[in-house]
Amino acid sequence: MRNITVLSGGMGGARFLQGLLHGIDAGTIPGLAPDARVTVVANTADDLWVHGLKVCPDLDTVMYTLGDGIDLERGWGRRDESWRVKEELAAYGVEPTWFGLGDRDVATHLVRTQMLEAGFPLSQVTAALCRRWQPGVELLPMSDDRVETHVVVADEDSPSGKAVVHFQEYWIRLRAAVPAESLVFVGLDDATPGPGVLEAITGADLVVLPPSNPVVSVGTILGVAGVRDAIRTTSAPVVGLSPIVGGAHVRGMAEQVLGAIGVEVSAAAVGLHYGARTGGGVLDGWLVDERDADAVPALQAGGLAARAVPLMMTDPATTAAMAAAAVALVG
Ligand code: FO1
Repeated sequence: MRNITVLSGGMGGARFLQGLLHGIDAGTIPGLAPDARVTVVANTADDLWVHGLKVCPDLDTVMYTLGDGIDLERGWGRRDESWRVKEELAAYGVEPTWFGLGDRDVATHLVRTQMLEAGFPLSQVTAALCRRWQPGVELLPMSDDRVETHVVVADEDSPSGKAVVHFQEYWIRLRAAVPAESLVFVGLDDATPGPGVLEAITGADLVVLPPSNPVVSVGTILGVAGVRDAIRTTSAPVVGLSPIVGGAHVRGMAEQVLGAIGVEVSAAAVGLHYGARTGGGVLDGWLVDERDADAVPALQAGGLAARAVPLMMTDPATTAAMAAAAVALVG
């Protein structure tokens, strides 16, 4: 296999990609050519306009992680960061004060915003930013069109008893501490796939759904017109890795948003939610963690190849072993 396409969100997807590239480089993933090329179709529905700047968290997290600029402890934003601009904006009383706008990160948003305002599509902006970061993958926004995930939450202060907040406000200011009653994917129905996205899927030798959020990351990518069909028809095997381990998400807010779409927080439920391609779904195989080995029979009954392996991405070599298990499952 030479052309691998990964549908990625932010932190989980980026960490998986780090391991995948490590394994390709080290030759520890049987079945992948030593010169295998990885294309990332990244979620853009987390994107946010803030202080007049366009912020693309999932694109930037992949770009910074693979370009070695990421702050490993936070999992997002730049290493050796400072927060002077954020402090000064707060001193002016300018909202949102809750958003973590780093000084080094501001430069990325300034370049992106200037290029967007000059008429360049997000895909070309991303390619330009990647010329500096050299992530070692082709990084494609799922769409050049604006898509934003908004979250409906209970709000006793409002007449309707509800409020709608941008996903970033839900995640950062509200700390995902209140239930997500429902999700609104603004613009998703009108969004067209970004340049190269469908081809990256139909022309792949392997398609991977990494342990990203199945609702607000992979789910939104699958919601872009044509993507599901491309996955259903590609000759490449499609394999996913569960972001739910032992009935809980490893990081992030999958538990909260799975509730919003009525999917149980379990490795089996998420795998069956994606569904087997033989049954109109998007997967051929689904890896679960060893703690969820009891889920394997139900997944197989659902038409999926399934196996329980260690799924904690503790370091690139361990993650590479996960990628090798994924290839072996469907290769
Ligand atoms: N996550 C936080 O928990 N707090 C923040 O203040 C924050 C700021 C931020 C700025 C730029 C960026 O690219 C990511 C940022 N994130 C922050 C992470 C972001 O919310 C998540 O990466 C995804 O959107 C959810 O997976």
